[in-house]
Amino acid sequence: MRFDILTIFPDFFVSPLGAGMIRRAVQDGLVVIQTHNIRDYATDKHAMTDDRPFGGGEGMVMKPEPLAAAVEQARGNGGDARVVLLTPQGRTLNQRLAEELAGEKQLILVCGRYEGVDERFRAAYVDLEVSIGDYVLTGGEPAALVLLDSVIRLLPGVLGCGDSAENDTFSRGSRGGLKYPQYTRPRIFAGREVPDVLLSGDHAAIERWRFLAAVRRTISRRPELVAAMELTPAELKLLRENGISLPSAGVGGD
Ligand code: 6GU
Repeated sequence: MRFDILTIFPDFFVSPLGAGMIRRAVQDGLVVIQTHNIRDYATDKHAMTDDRPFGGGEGMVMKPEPLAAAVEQARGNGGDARVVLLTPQGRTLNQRLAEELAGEKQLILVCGRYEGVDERFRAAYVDLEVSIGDYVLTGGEPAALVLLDSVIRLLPGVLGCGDSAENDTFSRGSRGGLKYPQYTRPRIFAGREVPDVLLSGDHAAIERWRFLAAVRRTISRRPELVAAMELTPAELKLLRENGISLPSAGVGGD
């Protein structure tokens, strides 16, 4: 998969892309990531990428021409790219959207600044607008990194088969709910023991315990996710047998 990142701060990406999973995915040839400095596509002699808003008001607006030229350049590198603008006004990123984007051949990620990009660039070039949550960042760069990370880890071959994405919180193995709690050595830490069942070697019992713990945790922390959990009749029976009743959305608490 190919990512082109359009930004006025290409340096922002150097260290995060050079570490951990993303670095390995690039080294293994599973992803190609190229940053483009929007300033390089500016046409005027001062290499301006933003300007004052028509109609007055605070802040600066990103000019459309450099953004458009950068998108055209990035497109030339691949096939049919999807152009994604990172903006707090976009569709909120979640696991489902990350999975959808992981199916694309090329994403062009446009990092807008908070004050905004010219509306005509958005209308003419942007296929999808994405936000990473209901809070304000100074620019789309941290959001682009979050999107990049969430998508790249889903690509075949990126995660070792030992830690597949299948059982992640929010993913299919977790029925769209939260993941069960995890333990490692030592068996006693801060006076707290690892649950006996996890040491029992009884894989069916461990799986049951993990399922119940995951559902309890989802009910307590994210009750709004419970309604969407797809549970089999056998799983619903297991919940009933363990005195767990599914709340309707909006009910929660420990
Ligand atoms: Cl994508 N951009 C900015 N500037 N702020 C945000 C955001 C994006 N997502 C959440 N807050």
